[in-house]
Amino acid sequence: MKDKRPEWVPKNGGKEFTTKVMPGVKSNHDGLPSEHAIIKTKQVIKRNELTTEEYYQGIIEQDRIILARAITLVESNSEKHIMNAQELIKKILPHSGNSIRIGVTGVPGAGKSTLIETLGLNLIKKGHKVAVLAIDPSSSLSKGSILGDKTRMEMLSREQNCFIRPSPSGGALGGVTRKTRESILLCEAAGFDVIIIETVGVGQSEITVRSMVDFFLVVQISGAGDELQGIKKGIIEMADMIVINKADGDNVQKAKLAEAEFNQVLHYLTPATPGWHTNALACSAIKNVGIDEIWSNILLFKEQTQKNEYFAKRRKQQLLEWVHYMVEEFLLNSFYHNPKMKAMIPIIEKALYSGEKTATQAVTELLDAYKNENN
Ligand SMILES: Nc1nc2c(ncn2[C@@H]2O[C@H](COP(=O)(O)OP(=O)(O)O)[C@@H](O)[C@H]2O)c(=O)[nH]1
Ligand SMILES: [Mg+2]
Repeated sequence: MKDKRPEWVPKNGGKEFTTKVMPGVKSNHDGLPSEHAIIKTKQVIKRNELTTEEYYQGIIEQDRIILARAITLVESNSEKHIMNAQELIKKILPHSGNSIRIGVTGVPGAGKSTLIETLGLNLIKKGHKVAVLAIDPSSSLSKGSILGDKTRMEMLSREQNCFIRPSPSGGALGGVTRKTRESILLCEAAGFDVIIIETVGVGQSEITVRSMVDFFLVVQISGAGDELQGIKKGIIEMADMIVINKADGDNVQKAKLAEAEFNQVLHYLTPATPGWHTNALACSAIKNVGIDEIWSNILLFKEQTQKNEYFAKRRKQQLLEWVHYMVEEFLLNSFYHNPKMKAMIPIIEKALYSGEKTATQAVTELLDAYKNENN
């Protein structure tokens, strides 16, 4: 076989052009770094990866850059990173928990981000450290984002005592939930005493956020009257407070009416938190009206629930529910992603439809097969 001649050799070029490209030697003409250079870069990146101890020290010293990197570690789906992250979480755990965790939900455009920014700025003035995390269920479903108002909270994000983190992306809500829960712990260990989780009122996201916070704030806006008709079912029952935002300009009267209407209904409902009366309040995030009152209410909530011990009890319950949730998720995954089960399910389905097997028989057979797989 004739040696393939490089492309720069003229078609009828003589022997003087004969060039043989030796196998195994990579040309650098494509501008890519040589293998040697790549190995060197990898070593540098490796050295830049922090040890658990370095992450831990950084967080305890309230270094926001290291906190951000630790959250990136927690958000990684790589098995090695998950292991390192768990080691870190375990280490910082004794330093976590010392905060009030506040969930904020409401339809897109209700003014959640604006409210969080105003509240956050007020709190920083009072000497608090505020972390804002977001859960955006839309970003894991589609590439788009309903929460994605990156230009908002500009003033808050400039504050030293503030930390803002957008929603972790990718994966099912379960994955996003784990990442956010663990990020809360990291923020607490880094000295943030007010943790705010913003979520949009879509799908399961409110229930998810409710399950990881102490206080749940629902942001409403007053529309054409009849506010209660427009509210998503079940959401009032989850709320520790309802605010009717945008109570400014021509809207003040309408907002006050909505406030009264909500308060009347709330009177008859079982509160989301035992021993606490959920109330409604009109406010204006833009004008900073009523925002301090929201905070006073949160403080009162904390005081009362700590007194009746529900505060700690709820956190313990949430932890336990979370463990059960993860076990369920693990088992479901392991069952439905098992190749043998995947092959067996269509066969069982057929037998079920034709009446050859009853539903109970189908389940017994599937579970027996699954148990054998795992023995
Ligand atoms: N008039 C008025 N507008 C507001 C208020 N709060 C938010 N907005 C506006 O409502 C729009 C949506 O606000 P944003 O905070 O992004 O809502 P989110 O989608 O719930 O986070 C923005 O144009 C805000 O400027 C308020 O208190 N009064
Ligand atoms: Mg927003």
